[in-house]
Amino acid sequence: MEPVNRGEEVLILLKDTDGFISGEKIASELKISRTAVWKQISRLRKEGFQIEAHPRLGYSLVFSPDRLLPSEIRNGIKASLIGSEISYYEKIESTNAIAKNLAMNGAEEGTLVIAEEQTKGRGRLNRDWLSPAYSNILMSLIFRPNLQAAKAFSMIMLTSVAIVRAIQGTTSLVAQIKWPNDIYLHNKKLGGILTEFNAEQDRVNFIVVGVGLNVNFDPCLYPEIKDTATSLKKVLGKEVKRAVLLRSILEEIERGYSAFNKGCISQIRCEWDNHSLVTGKHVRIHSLDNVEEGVAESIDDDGYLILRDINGNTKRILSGDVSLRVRE
Ligand code: BTX
Repeated sequence: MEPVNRGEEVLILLKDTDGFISGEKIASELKISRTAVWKQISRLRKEGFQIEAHPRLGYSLVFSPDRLLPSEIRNGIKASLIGSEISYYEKIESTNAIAKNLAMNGAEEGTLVIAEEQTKGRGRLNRDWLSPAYSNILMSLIFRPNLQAAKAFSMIMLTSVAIVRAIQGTTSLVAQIKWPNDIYLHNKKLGGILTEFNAEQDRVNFIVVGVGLNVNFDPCLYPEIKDTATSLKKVLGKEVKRAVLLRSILEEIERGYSAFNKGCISQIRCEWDNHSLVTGKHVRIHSLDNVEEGVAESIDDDGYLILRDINGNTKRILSGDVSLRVRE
């Protein structure tokens, strides 16, 4: 399925017009035929946009549903690198899969892939990521940092902090971070980050950071997560404008990434610690062939968890394929 563009161009003209704009004017501005304009208007209507048509005056936009269209995302955004290119999809398998593909084919750093719905949304260890259409944020970003592969997981730290800051700035809610890759609110999972990277000779070629964030959906839609998941709407009791939150997330990621590239990681790490759900807690960490237990002390600059075992020895735990349980 290809990204929306013509329909969006028509939409931008409708949005920029007070009252009616004629089909002829749209056709001439976009250098397309009147029939093509009419097709795009029908398509937009099918997508939930209410467009009034008048035989002499033309078209007028009456209502826009909540969509994460590139024009909505770019509207007033204060980020220049992150989201500089946007690929928008109504429905795709997984934004991470698309982003990896784009990155393999040379896509620029900062490219954002966004979807209203995923048919094969993935978490870690190939688990499912569930989300109904048009409700949440499902996105992936491409980074090309000059970084050793072993430090690639620091991008999770940076992204988690950016998400928590954006949520607080947009809704005043204070979310928490559960190492290695989860965002929590009131002890329930609000979002997750899936990082995948490609490296050559130990240098990162690209990193794809995928984010699933529950904004307006009701977790009760899915029996398998209804007791463990939450959404901003569920906590606030009202809908959150996804485009506003997404813009803020992109801006916060850009701020963090710029600090990261200047080597100023300690401020980000400090914010991570302030929001950490696990710091100071007794935890058990399961990997494929091992279980580690101890007190989570902190995270280091590369995104490793520092764990102190019962003998007082500290260990760095890589955030790869592990799952962490807090022991009460
Ligand atoms: P994770 O492996 O930590 O979380 C997956 C687990 O979380 C599932 O097994 C399920 O129990 C639970 N879960 C599934 N959906 C939700 C949800 N909406 N809210 C709360 N809990 C849920 C976390 O993986 C990383 C997820 C990244 C998802 C993004 S979406 C955009 C991008 N594209 C893609 O395919 N994945 C990423």
